[in-house]
Amino acid sequence: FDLNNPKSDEASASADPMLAAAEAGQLARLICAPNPAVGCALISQDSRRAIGHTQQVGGPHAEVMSLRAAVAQGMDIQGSTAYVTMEPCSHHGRTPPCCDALVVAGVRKVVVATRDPNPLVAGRGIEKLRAAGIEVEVLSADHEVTRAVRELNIGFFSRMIRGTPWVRMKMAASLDGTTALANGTSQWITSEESRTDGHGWRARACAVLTGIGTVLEDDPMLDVRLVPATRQPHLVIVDSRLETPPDARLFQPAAHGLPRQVWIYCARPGATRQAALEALGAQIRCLPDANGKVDLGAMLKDLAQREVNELHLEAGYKLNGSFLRAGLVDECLLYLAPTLLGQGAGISNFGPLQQLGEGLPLQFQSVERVGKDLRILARGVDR
Ligand code: AOF
Ligand code: ZN
Repeated sequence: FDLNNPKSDEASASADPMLAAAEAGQLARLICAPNPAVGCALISQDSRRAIGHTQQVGGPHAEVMSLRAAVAQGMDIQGSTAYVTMEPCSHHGRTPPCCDALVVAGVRKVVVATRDPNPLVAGRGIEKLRAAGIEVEVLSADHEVTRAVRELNIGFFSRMIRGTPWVRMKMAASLDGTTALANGTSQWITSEESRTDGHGWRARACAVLTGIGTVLEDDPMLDVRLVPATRQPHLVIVDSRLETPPDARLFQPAAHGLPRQVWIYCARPGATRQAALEALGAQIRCLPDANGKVDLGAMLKDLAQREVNELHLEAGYKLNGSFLRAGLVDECLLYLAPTLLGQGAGISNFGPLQQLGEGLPLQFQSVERVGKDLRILARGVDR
């Protein structure tokens, strides 16, 4: 049971209704940002079942989708039980409260896997249901589905609880950790399969972030191209001196004909260049630190304000090093090619350190083979 690797586009037929809800929820993960990916399975008294998951932002939530599915198939909802992977919302956001919809529909019992960390909800959904006479059961924090739902929505939990996005740093390196040769050559160390896999991770992020160095050297698009997509992550550029060229490829339309925004963070506004970039649709914010660089911590808070849950960091070794030294990386997504490149630049640019204790302690979340490469997901032990 692996929520991050959906098996099909159809809600699968797990007999356990909470597992069925969780499987439906995972199907939402590429479409629903910045909302959490939630699934709901409604079981009627005569054991019929209607399943739904969160739609695109502004669209219906999981509960409403399963209520609609129940109506469409002529199911008797009175006295039914709803299995929901997250506490039903109690507030009027872009859509009306799911609690109200469940109450009006005559649901008798609601089983919830996780509480909603959104401060606008945070237990009020459960209270509201109970106040309406509905029995509510909350699964324990170490339940398999509860853990999987938190993992699936790791960015949403991060933004709601910490006020910053979940920062995932993607790197492609040789087995000895080199990402660029001493002469600067850096592209295509890993295989086609790894690049495609990397696009899958881009696709689930709310925003992709890179630095001006990568923009000037590689002129990248940083969009989701190699896998299907229904939305593009926004593009964030850390560009202290506002040097992004107005003719950079990243301003061209993203793949799949999907819109995205370009957000540039600088440390000193340069009037002329700023107007040219804004004319291309870029949104520019100036957040300097004491050294005249972009204040990365302040930028992360600002990105959370912009509803970024998962931030996919795909930058060069310099910006990666700055993020790592500032303690702002939550996990590393590392593709390692079976080749040795020797000394150059790369993962080691985090240092130099004086003592082992200064290192960043990680734990392996997963280790997989992707094509001829290795994919390692390593998470900060305190995350
Ligand atoms: C649910 N079921 O499937 C999801 C929920 O602006 P809105 O109306 O779309 O509300 C967004 C908030 O609703 C989001 O921040 C989170 O607290 C909750 N998400 N709630 O009942 C769902 N996705
Ligand atoms: Zn809702």
